[in-house]
Formats: sequence, C-alpha cells, structure tokens
Amino acid sequence: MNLNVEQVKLVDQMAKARQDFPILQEEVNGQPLIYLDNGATSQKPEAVIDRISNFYRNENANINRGVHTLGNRATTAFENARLSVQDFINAREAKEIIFTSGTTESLNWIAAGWAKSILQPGDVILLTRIEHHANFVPWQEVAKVTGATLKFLPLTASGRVDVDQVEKNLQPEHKIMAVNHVSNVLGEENPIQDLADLIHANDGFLVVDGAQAVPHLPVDVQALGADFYAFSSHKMIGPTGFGVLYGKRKLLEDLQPQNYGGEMITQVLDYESRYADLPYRLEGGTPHIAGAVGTHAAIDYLKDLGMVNIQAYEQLLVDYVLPKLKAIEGVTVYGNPDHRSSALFSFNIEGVHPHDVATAFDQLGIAVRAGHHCAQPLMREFDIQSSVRASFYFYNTLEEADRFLEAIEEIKEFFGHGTI
Ligand code: C6P
Repeated sequence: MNLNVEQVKLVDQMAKARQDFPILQEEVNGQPLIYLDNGATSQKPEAVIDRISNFYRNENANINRGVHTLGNRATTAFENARLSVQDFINAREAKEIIFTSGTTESLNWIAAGWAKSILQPGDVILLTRIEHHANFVPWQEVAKVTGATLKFLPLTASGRVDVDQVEKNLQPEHKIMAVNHVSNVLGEENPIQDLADLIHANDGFLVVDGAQAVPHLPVDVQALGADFYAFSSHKMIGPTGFGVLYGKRKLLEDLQPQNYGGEMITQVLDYESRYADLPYRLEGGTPHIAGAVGTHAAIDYLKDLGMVNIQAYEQLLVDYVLPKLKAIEGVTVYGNPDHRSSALFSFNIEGVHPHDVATAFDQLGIAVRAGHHCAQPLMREFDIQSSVRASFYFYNTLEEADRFLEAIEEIKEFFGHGTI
C-alpha cells in the first residue's frame, strides 16, 4: 500500500503512541503480543496507569464528605473528570454527565429508571438486531412490565439502520428508539443524526449505545441529537468498572435513581427523603473515584492524539486489511464488504470452529475474540452461532495487520482447510 505524506505522518504518530503502552511489549506463547481484542477492552497507557496510582498514593479520600484536605483533593479530581467528559462529548452542561460502572449500567438505568415510567401499553420500543445484549435485554424487561412491545428497525444490506425505510414506517406509538452508534460485530456507524431527527419529529426519544463509538471517532452528543448516550471508559484506554450516562437535563431530571442511599440526598426524614440535584441524585454511594480520574487521564491522552487522527488511522487500517481479508479463500467477512467505521472485522474460516481459530491465533501470540460477541440476535441473522473478531486500535501497526493476515493462512493450513 502506498502511503501519502499525511498517512506516513499518522503511522509515525501512532507508532510513537504505541510506546506508551507497556503491555504491548509482552510476549505470549513465545511470540510478541499482537493485541486485536480492543472491542472487548483496550490497553492502558502509562499516563492512565500512573494517574490512577498517583491518586491512590497522594489524593485518596472519599468525595463530597470530609472538609479535610485530601477529601477536597479527591472531590476536585472527581469533578474535574466530569468536566473533561462534558468537554469530550460536548454535552451542554456538566450536570448531564452521570458516572456509572459502564455502558451496561447506563443503559439499564435509562430503561428501568426513565423508560419504565414513560411507556404505556401499546407503545413501541424500536431496537435493531445488531444491538449488543446490553442494549437489548433491558428493553425486553421494560416491555414486560409496561406492556410496550419491541419492534426491529430495518437494516440495509451493509448492516446499518435503513433511514429511508424508518422514515416510511414510523408510527405515533413508536416512542423510544434504542440503537448502537457503532456495532461491536460489524464496526459500522449508524446514521444517528438522521434517526434523532426522525424520532423527534415523531415525538419520541433516541437512546444511543456509544460503547464502540467514543473510543474510535469524535463524538458530539449535541450535534448527534441523542437524548441519552452511554459508553464505557475501559474501551477508550481508561479503567474498567467506570462509564458514563449522558442525558439531556430535562430527561435526567425524570430518571428515577437506581441507587438510593448516601450521597444522593439533601434530607432524610423518618418516612421520606429529599434528593440532591443532578448529577448527585443519580450517583448514590461511594463512586469509583479512581475510575473517574483514570478516565480523565484517558481523555487527555486521546485528545492529545486527536480523535480525528485516531479515526483517520483506523480508516487506513480498514483500507489495508479489509480487501486482503476478503480475498482469502475460505474466509467469510460479515458486514459491509467495502467499509468499516472502525477497524473491526468479524469473520469465519470455512470448516474451522471460531474457538479453534482463536486458540490457534493465541498460540501465535495474537489475541482475538471468538463467540457470539453478546449479539445473539445478529448471529441468528447471519445463521451462525459465533464468529472470530479482530478489533484493532490506534496502537496496532500495519506490520501487525500483515502478521494477522499471514496467521490466517497458517491456521487454515494447520486445520487442513481445502483438504478432503
Ligand atoms: N462489548 C465486546 O467484546 P460494558 O461491558 O458495560 O463495558 O459494555 C457493554 C457493551 C455495550 N454495547 C456495545 C456495543 C458493546 O460492544 C459492549 C461491550 C464487548 O464486544 C464485551 S461483550
């Protein structure tokens, strides 16, 4: 592949960034680690690891409680993290950023804390069959208790929501649309802005699962028009167990707290209590303070690198890998044959079980994921049980891409593909 000057600059920038990730120097099964399971979780740079370690060394205390110096340091660090998230996704106010344990918790809170109280029997929740279970199962539960029903949005051949079909088929009872921004199996971006416009014109609401988007593309929740937007820190080089629930202020004010207890009240009387304002009303209990400061460090790192650069570099990886992967005999690649919004590829090798493929990759030092990827409805659409998924991030190199492609040929040969 001939790279232009801009691309050479990008490759150099990302190669330099790669040096910041200590785990990428590891060997696995006697081979240099090639980590291609970033869709599951990303690796962490020194800056994030050090920030978390420094927090515990120098600032650790509970927040919003003590008047002592450490308590103030921890509270400031925690609230600065909120400001950095607000800025990163361009939320209108810091109050619209609620800290949770991750995308799963965010989506469950939206479903159980807000949707449950606005839905009535006969209302419809619109989902897709390309959702992760985290944006699927909570809606099934809400449908059960409210009498609302679930319906599935039409998809284009390349695996995005089909806006034209949606426009033609929206009905007044279609109250909530819950879709992913980028699919964790297909790597394709959904037309969120268009969907927001359509559902708003229908007096409905849009909930977006951004778990696979925020790490890979610039996200502006105001421009997207999402009413709620959920994501996890661990997929964007931050710590595990920490995530974000963004919501428009008016809607968050209607969201029922899911954790009652300390931190979220202003007054507790014998038989009832008064609750604090946003965002604290929704953040009962001691939060994952180190998670917040680690996320702040992750955001600083990503902003320094530039989300636009990360996106452009991933496109370069897509342009490099996708045609070659498709051309390998016996390999079926799922999703858009020509495009990906992030460098994520789900595929199968004819006649070899995906778990065997992933195990063989591991023997070669290459980490990929095999399974249903928490997307069983999508697996059914493809009429498969599972697939292999290689998900790249900005610290993966073109040389690693070559090694990954070569390894597929070796794995095919090992399992005797094409022999009888
Ligand atoms: N997908 C994957 O390997 P949590 O676990 O709460 O941080 O994120 C859940 C989630 C929600 N939506 C999407 C689109 C996701 O990809 C994920 C997590 C991982 O694909 C683990 S199953």
